[in-house]
Amino acid sequence: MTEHKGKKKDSKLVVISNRLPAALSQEEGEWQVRRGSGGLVTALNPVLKDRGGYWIGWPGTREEIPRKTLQDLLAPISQEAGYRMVPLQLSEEEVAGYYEGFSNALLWPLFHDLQTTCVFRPEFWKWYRHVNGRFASLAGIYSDEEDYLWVQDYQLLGVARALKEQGYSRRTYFFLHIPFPSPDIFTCLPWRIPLLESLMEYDFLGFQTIRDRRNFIACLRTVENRIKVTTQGPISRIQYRDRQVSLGALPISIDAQEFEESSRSPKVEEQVSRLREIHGDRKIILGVDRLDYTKGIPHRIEAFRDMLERYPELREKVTFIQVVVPSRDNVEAYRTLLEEIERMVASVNGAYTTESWVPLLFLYRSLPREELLGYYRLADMALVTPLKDGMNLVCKEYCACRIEEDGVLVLSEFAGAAAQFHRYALMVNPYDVEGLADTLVWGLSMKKREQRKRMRGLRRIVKKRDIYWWVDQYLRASSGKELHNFPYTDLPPLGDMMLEQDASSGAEAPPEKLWDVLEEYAEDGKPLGTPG
Ligand code: ADQ
Repeated sequence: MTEHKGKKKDSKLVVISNRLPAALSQEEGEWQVRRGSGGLVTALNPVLKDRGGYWIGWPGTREEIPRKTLQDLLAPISQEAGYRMVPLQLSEEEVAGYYEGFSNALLWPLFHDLQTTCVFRPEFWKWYRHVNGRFASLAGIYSDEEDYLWVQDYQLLGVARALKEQGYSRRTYFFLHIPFPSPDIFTCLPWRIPLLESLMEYDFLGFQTIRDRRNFIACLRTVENRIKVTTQGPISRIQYRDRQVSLGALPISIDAQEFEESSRSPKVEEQVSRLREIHGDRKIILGVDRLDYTKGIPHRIEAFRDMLERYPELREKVTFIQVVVPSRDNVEAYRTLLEEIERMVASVNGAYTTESWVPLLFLYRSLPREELLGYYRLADMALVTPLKDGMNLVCKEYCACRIEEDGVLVLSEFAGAAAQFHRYALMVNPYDVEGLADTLVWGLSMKKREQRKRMRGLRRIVKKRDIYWWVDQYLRASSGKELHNFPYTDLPPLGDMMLEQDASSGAEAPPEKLWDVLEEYAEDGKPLGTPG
């Protein structure tokens, strides 16, 4: 494998994530590009801005886009971001096997403690390894030995190992944005040993919480009981066979100051006045989520219904606005969830709507930023009740935008953020419908003084532990560096380097045709991504 020739002395950041922070889509035959959304992008975009380096990821399309078109589409958005986006195109089968299959129909539910909905198909595992290998070869081409390769999240657990198998010597650092399950759940995975071994090929593993790190170590002990662990503050070191790997528990965050400043902007003020005019003096409860069955949206709607039923005096006085951004709409479980939410919204509204009041507004779209911030400023209460969540950034965004220091955060005990916020938020078990309904009533009647006391506490944490704190902690713990140690690096134009994608053939060969293998399953008539 030949490595890229234009070596630089300074080490640069090379981020590798499943998706690029830009999404491509075709509208009326024309390719369009827009900023990506979701927690990972919200968190990492501000720290990488203007830092140079590369961000390698899939642009989200299944069709092969001519390289020149891709290059023209990504050039302006890379320019604006201040780093170069390197697209890895995936075929229809790769998307089905690696992304929809192993990542989203198996790892995602498993790591969120939902093992009964997992699809354990052996061919998914083969495609996962193959695509991880493709990411690794691109990462090898776009980096030098002194670079900092920062691999993100559960879709890419095997990149460090694949790099080594392809003969690249690189320092690799990993961050898991989702929870790590306990051994009881993790050991269901038929590929638990190779996955743990792959993770131990990284130089540093970052987790959101101490619990996730503890779970990981407990899982590792199930395959190798001779590991030696020493822990100091948020960092543990593990001696595992002939390797020493460091593990951090570092809660990810947002650019709190930027959220706060933007929420004061005239455009957001305009939004707030417009929304206040529409909703009058009714109390507003707000939910903002990516469409996902881990976010607890149906449970939350059920609790709202229960509140309206048991506390009739609140009818016409409270409106629940649930905003959901479309996500993974090719996976069957997500389409089913959307239908369930729509049915529940219709049922609540059918039962309680009056001539002048609709109790539940359901907005199914990605909101422009000013509008989103307008809702955060409007809402008297944010309802963040995932069944399980790595961290959850929505609750941090809500607090950062509460510039008047009031408002109530209702937070699930099962969000990673609970470890930081439990003293000031109203903590709930999202499965406890009546308990949640009672907490809504408590929060809605909370005096301003109490609200302020709590919101000040929350805002203090969000501002102190923001994304810049997180990135510096992460870099320091993993490599002894800080963000300023990665000065802007001028890189060769992407155009020349994109041609080198042809060299990304070091990856393991693709397995047998996914569609042929899946024919065996055709008899049950279930689409891909349906629990087998
Ligand atoms: P996600 O599961 O995507 O992230 P989360 O952390 O809540 O979850 O981030 C969602 C992001 O999407 C937020 O920045 C939010 O503002 C945005 N968003 C949601 N709905 C929107 C809408 N309708 N319009 C516009 N924007 C919307 C994963 C893990 C999390 C972890 C993050 C970061 O699942 O647990 O916090 O990564 O590590």
